[in-house]
This record gives sequence, C-alpha cells and structure tokens, in this order.
Amino acid sequence: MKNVPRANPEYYRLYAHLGSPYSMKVRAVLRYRRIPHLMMSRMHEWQQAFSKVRVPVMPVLEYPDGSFHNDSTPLILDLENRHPDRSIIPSLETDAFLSALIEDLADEWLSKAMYAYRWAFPEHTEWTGNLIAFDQYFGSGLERIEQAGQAFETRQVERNELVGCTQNNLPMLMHIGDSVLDALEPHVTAQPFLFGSRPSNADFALFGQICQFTLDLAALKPCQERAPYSLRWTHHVHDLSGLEGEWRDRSEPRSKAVASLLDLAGQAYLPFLVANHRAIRAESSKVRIEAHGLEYIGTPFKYQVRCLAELRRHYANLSDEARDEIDPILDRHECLGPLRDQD
Ligand SMILES: N[C@@H](CCC(=O)N[C@@H](CS)C(=O)NCC(=O)O)C(=O)O
Repeated sequence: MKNVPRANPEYYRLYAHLGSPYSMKVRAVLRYRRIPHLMMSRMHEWQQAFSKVRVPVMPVLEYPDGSFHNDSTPLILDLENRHPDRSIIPSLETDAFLSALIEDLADEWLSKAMYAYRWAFPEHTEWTGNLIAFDQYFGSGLERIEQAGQAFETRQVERNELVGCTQNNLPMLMHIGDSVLDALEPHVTAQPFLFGSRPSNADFALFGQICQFTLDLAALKPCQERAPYSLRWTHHVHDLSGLEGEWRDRSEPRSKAVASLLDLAGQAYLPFLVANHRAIRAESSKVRIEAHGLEYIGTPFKYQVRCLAELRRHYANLSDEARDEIDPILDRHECLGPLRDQD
C-alpha cells in the first residue's frame, strides 16, 4: 500500500474510547503531559490499530514515527523516556515505588469492581452496551448503533466469568470499589493528588477506573452517594493540562489515602497476585483467595504473573536507603512478604 503522507506527523494518535478505563488513563496522561495527540475513537480506526499490536487491547498509541504500542503501564514508562517534562513518576524513590504498586492495584484489582458494575447487573447492561456502541458509531443510524450495542453487551456479559465478575465474587468486588472510594473521599478534599500537588501514575490509574463509575447506572448512584467528591475529582483529572504542581517534600507526611490503599494491596491484591502465580505454575484452572472475610474465585492470568514479577523487580532494585524507609511501611500494611518472596 502507498504511504499516504500524514497532515500532522508530529502528533501521537490515541486509538481509544470513552468507555475504556485504560483509554481515559492514557488520554489524561497525554493531556497533563502536554504531549500533542489526536484522539481516534471510531470503530474503523481501532480496527486498523488493533491489527498492528500483539495483544488487541485498548488503548493503542501510534507514535509519530508510525509504530504502534499498547498496555498502559509500560507505555506510560516509555513516554517518560521520550518526554522528560511534566513526569508523572514521583521524584522520591519510595513514592515512585508506592505509586507503581497503587497503579497496578487500580489497573488489575479495582478494574474488577468497574467491570462488575458495568456488566454483572443484568438490568443495566443493555443501556451500557448501547452507549458504548454509540461512541463507536454515532451518526450511523440508530439501528446500527443498537445492533452493535447488543453484540457488544452479549460479548462482555459472557466475559464476566472469565474476568471473575461472578455472583459469588460480587461481595468482594463491591468491597474493592467501596474501599478505594473510602480511601479517596477524605483525601481529595484535603489534597489534590496522592504524592503532592501534581498527579502520579497511581492517580491516573485510579482515575481511569473511577471515571467509569460516573457512566454506569449500577455504579453511579451508590458511588456518588458514597464518595461525591471522588467522582467529581475524576472530571478534573480528565484534563489537567493547565495544572502546575510539585511532588511532596520528604518532610511532608504522605496522604492517609496511600496507607488505606496499601491496606487493600496487602490484604487482598498482593495475596491475589501470589495465588494467581501459584495457580499458573500448578497449571490449575482456578485461583482462589479469601480476604476481608470474603471469597474470590477466578481464572488465573499469565499477564498478572508479569505484574507480580514487575513489582518484585522494582522492589528488588530499590536502593538500601529507600528500603530502610519503605520496608517498615510495607510490613505494616502486609505488603512486604509478597514483594520479597521469589516463589
Ligand atoms: N493492561 C492493559 C489492559 C487494557 C485492557 O484490558 N483494555 C480493555 C478495554 S478497557 C480491552 O481492550 N479489552 C479487550 C477486550 O475486551 O477484548 C492496559 O493497561 O492498557
């Protein structure tokens, strides 16, 4: 095929959509970092992008050089190497580690609450399916939109089992959403972000999932009642292009929200990652944990084995000084064992 010259070759192209938490995460990062980009949100545009990446998950970022990349966490780190200004990795080594841990918890654990709110309440799934199809096909006729909506709804509801959004797991999944909102609600009225007055990769990951709570009918009312300011906060994080902030100084205390999120990581998310790792190694078809007096049974994922390995690698690479400071904190929140173990 002939190479058609691009009108604006310096732009990144983000193949993404409003109903995708990771899309909103990456778009907000690009906006905050003032990285020039174009948002490509229609179905025919994604199809083209999906054919260029190994794992077809949303969002895909096309670099100005024409290469295609996805998976938000490493993608964000790659953008850090390419664009030094307005970094979203906290400058303190300890905070950078905690931020990576919270980013992962949001992407891989809070995301289950988001998916459950969206697809595990049968009375609301038709509405969501249609709205997401509308995003991809608006202006193409109601019939086309609702046909695509139904197809998408069917596919996503069928995936509930695979991603662990079962009736058995609902109490655990709702507990995850509630715990995160309870951690953030007093925090967002006191401080704009977790590690200072500028946003971190953890803030963007939490935002990505929570901004979806403002879209889904099952989530909207309970979450708005529980944490009105946290939901409102997400409307700001969508576009922080004008924000100027600083990382916290070493002498300033960390937000209490960080401690609460570490509790969730230590009590449930890290034990889940460890159990997932063991299940994959044992070639078991199920991963099971108990936490907060609740049970989670799901399908093990290789991707999450990499998440655990990545967190352990990051922890192992911390300087002695950072470890002296962070070990007692991780220990207090039951995070240290799973990060140190190499099994
Ligand atoms: N780890 C990936 C996850 C991305 C992801 O799961 N995206 C979802 C949409 S929000 C997706 O594209 N899923 C593929 C599918 O539903 O088939 C990231 O951080 O970007």
